Amino acid sequence: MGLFKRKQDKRAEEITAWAKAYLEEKAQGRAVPAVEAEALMGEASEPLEKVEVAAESAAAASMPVRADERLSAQQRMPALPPEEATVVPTDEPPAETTAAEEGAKAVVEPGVTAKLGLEPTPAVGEEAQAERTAPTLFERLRSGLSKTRDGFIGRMDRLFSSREKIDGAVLEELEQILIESDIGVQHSMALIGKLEEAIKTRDLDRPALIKGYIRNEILGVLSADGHQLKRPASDPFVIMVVGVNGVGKTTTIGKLARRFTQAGEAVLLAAGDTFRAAAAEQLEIWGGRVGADVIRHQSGSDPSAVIFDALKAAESRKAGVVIADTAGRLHTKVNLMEELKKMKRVMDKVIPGTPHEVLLVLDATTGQNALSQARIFNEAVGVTGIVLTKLDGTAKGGIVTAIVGELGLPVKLIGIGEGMEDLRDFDPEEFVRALFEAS
Ligand SMILES: Nc1nc2c(ncn2[C@@H]2O[C@H](COP(=O)(O)OP(=O)(O)O)[C@@H](O)[C@H]2O)c(=O)[nH]1
Ligand SMILES: [Mg+2]
Repeated sequence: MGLFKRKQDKRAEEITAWAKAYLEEKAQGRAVPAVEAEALMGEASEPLEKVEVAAESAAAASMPVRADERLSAQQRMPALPPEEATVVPTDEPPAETTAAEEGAKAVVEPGVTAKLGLEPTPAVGEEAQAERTAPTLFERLRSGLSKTRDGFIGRMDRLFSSREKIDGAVLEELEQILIESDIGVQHSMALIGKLEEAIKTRDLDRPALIKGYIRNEILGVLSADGHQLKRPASDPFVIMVVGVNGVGKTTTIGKLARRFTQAGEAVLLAAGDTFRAAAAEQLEIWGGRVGADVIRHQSGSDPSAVIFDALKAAESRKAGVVIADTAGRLHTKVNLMEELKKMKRVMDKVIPGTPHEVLLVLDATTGQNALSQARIFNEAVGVTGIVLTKLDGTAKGGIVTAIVGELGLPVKLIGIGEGMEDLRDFDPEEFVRALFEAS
């Protein structure tokens, strides 16, 4: 059997397994998506009737199929291993609900949309205050990057101001500063190498000139093409958001959705993080805040079914934009990656060519760790762009350079705070200016 055929069969088996589970849920009267799964089942390895019979008999025997999916979110949420503990979000309420309460709460009709009229949140208050004091967008960016500026540019300035002449020792110290600012080891070394050459061949031995040289080099790296979101000619624009827990996926989705709703677009959010109990609620809160509908299923259900419903709903409602949230449990890495791949396949099946963007959210405060996350996700699901969050809380903002320069992935959006306005398009010129310019 040829490799292609084997691949096709394997895919058909996966779809069959998913379809079976789907029908079983339905047969048992659980809240399952009120959509037809035929489109996918057409590709199943067994004929649809057989799948249905299998599902019915499984249901009759009350066979707990995919027991892992049926556990309550609380039961399924083991403590994160220490290396992940630092990225656990602190804004989610502790999972105090019992399994029974969880079940009761979670029986929200599938496909149901949630628009919550909420009191203004701290983020909104913060925003209102920001408007009163009215800093320009550029000032906001500058102040968001202040820790990186102090740590990176500030150290560089101090080094240069204490030396008259650029010698080997200064370059060594400069290399250290570059590396510690997370612009990437390879990149720092290459930059120092080039700088040495430039010093030899050109009159570059004055500190002020060197700073300008580094600025231009960084700008050169960051100016790589493709840092804008690529929207297709026809709607809906489908964006899948991936990343480990706590990096800011849901927050980014909320902020991004707001941009579109403010421009008068109908936005659908798909609650694809069905793993954590509070994840869908958190997305609904954002949906309510920004005026976007949310498609969710009960906690623990198959995220591919959520995305299936969301895309069908987007088609029938003629939504302009769909943004899919996903789970980020890195401690079960293999399963997560398989789940994300499946979600992508389902999207492409329902609306060919989707998702148009797979945005990987990375937390700038994690520094070099962000690079290894990017490699893992990119290999598994093919990342089209990076959202770098929490630049406001770190001196490691230089990581942008490592991401673009070493991974070759475009940074498309940056997060510089928790407020709704704090998600910005990544503009290399503006970014470098905000980083290097003294106030
Ligand atoms: N300071 C700051 N906090 C952020 C930013 N983006 C997200 N956060 C916070 O990071 C925490 C985790 O975010 P969340 O969206 O729940 O992460 P998820 O688990 O990836 O969905 C929340 O407290 C957010 O408010 C940002 O750009 N700056
Ligand atoms: Mg989330």
